[in-house]
Amino acid sequence: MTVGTVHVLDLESGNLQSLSNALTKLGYEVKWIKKPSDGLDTAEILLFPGVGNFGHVVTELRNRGFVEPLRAYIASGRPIMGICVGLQALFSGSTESPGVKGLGLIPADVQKFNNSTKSVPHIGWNSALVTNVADEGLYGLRADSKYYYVHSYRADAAVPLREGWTVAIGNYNGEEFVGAMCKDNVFATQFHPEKSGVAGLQVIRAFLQGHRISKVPGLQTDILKRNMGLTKRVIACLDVRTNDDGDLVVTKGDQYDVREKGTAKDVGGKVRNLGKPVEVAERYYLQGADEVTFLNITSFRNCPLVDTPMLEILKKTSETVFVPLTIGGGIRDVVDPDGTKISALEVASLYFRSGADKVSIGSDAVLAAEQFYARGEELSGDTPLETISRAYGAQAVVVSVDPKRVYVTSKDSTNHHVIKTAYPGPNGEEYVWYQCTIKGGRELRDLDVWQLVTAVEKMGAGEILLNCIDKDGTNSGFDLELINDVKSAVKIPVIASSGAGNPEHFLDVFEKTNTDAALGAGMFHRNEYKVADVKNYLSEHGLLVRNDSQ
Ligand code: 1PR
Repeated sequence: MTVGTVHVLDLESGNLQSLSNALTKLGYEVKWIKKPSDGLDTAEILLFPGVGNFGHVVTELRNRGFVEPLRAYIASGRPIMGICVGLQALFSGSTESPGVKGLGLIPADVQKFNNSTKSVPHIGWNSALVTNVADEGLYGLRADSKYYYVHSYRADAAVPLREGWTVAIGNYNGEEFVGAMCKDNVFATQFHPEKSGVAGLQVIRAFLQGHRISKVPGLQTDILKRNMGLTKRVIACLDVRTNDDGDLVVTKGDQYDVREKGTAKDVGGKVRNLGKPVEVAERYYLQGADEVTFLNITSFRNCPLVDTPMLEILKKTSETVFVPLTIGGGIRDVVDPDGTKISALEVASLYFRSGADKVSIGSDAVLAAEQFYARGEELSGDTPLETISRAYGAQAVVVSVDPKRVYVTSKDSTNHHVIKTAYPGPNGEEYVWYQCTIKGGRELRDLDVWQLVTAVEKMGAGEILLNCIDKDGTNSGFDLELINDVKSAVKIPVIASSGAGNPEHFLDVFEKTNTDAALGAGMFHRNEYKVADVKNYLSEHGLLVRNDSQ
């Protein structure tokens, strides 16, 4: 039984599946509007989601003849809610797409975040605090809740405030931005409520039920101030593959070897089985994971793309897990067994349509970076990374890096980017460089991690998932030297991965590096710690984390 119908603008930008899942979860039936004649004139309540590039979304709006009908819809007083670029489109324009006109409800341009002191895109959980209306909430927004943002461009609060909007602001390392805003029948959020856990679903529900003003508990100003800002993200990662019985399982390697050690007849040499992917993902969501990443660690080379089991896993997971989902493994141009060629962009699109918010590219990014250097550091424009980033936005493309340590005796003994290590090699070598690998560490390449990450940042990657094969599964803590080195190489966010064995390791990586997020796998799969244990520990030590009960 549905509680009502919601019309949603479908400009085919980004992940509409997540929004549809959130609305279904709340009991609503979704009707898609691809063109004005799909029912815009009779719609009673409208959502306008937009992801990716401002120019792309607004041009699509214009090309499909939506501009005047949308203005008429707004003028009629019927409720509309913009999401992400759906908020930005209400402004006159954006420095992201000079010359492309927005709807112009607010006479100002959206501007890029300053990346000289922080990572851009701004990815993660941040506040949306109503500042200009005392003691009033706005469509279920809570001052002590966190919401999921992913954007490089921000709207400044000054002009909307002057124009009479109620504005909820966020703060990213001192730079304020509009997190949500409302005037009359128009409400918009820069964050993704459909990806903001319980707190986000509450906002969508309040909007759909028309509960604009809600009294919020009187929170002390010092608590609110402490709560402002981007949280440290804790990500759970699920390596997925088919086991020897043909079932798709969550597995976990030691330095990428996922087969059980020993000779015991029942398990020796078999793929380690740590549970069913959808169930494990749900468990981590309920434990408070800020994101869930699935890595398909064996490619689907012999499987027609549409039958790829990972698609089903994503579809099922995104029905109940309302935080961002990343999918990696096999994002490249593929050839189906019947000879049909499928571009990486089509592969990624299929994943986005199945509920993924980001795709993660491993091997193909290394090969693309090698070609980038072979061309004298020139972009080709047609690599999978570039085409996906152009179509879906940089924030939707993660590059997963699988490096191995190579020890050397001196700085000059290799052409690669070398760092002095506090953990000398087996023969006392004091220097190390990080060698890129492909195919899950099986093949070494003549490329170092510094070269890879700087190249993929230029190609349009939005985030780096930084593994380290030497550390993977060792429970000995993250490779802080590698993480610091990569953080100094790029402006895009970095997710530290490999080696987490306990909550202290997470505190360590957040205190001793500037990493934007940290990922754990084995320690969660083996039930040694829950995601909540890590977040509580970080919170007890004064770090800002998201608490999904709020
Ligand atoms: O090359 O684009 O097809 O992508 C393949 C993807 O699969 C890459 O992201 C690659 O990292 C991953 N992968 C391939 N083989 C393995 C393997 O383990 N045999 N897993 C593998 C990588 C590494 C981590 C792991 C952390 C944390 N998994 O993500 O989750 O190291 O583990 P820990 O906390 O237990 O130490 P393509």
